[in-house]
Amino acid sequence: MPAALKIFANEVTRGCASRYLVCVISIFLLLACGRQKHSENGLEFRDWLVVKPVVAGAGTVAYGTIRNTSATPRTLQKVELACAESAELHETVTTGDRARMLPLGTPVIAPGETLVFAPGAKHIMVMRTQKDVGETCNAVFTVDASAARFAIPVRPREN
Ligand SMILES: [Cu+2]
Repeated sequence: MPAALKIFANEVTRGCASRYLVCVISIFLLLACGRQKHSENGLEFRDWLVVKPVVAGAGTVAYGTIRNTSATPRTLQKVELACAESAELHETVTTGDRARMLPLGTPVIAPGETLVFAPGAKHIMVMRTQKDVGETCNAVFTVDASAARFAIPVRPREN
């Protein structure tokens, strides 16, 4: 009886362990597939997303990160989105209980630093999206005198 119990316990443990492993691998694959990265000219663009506008043609926001992997400071000059009329660099600043948006200007990214655009902080304000915005939006990030071009997914905001 104790021997049978031992085998049973072993099976349960092994079953759980392999199920756990499958779980971990699936989550890892999901993250690996769901997250995009574009590297160009000493810059790493990660996890960019244009939040799908609630109403067709309305304005929206875009989030993501830019890491400077080069040895010199880099300046983000502007962001252009093919799916919108214009895009502006903004920052949400909270003073007391009041939040307002200010123009971000042209932020400098120091070597090794990451410029983060995220909800409630720095963001790309997207003005007047196209009526048929589609699944991706072609973006041009002008950093110093060079332009990085890649497509950003258009998705409803998670959470
Ligand atoms: Cu804004």
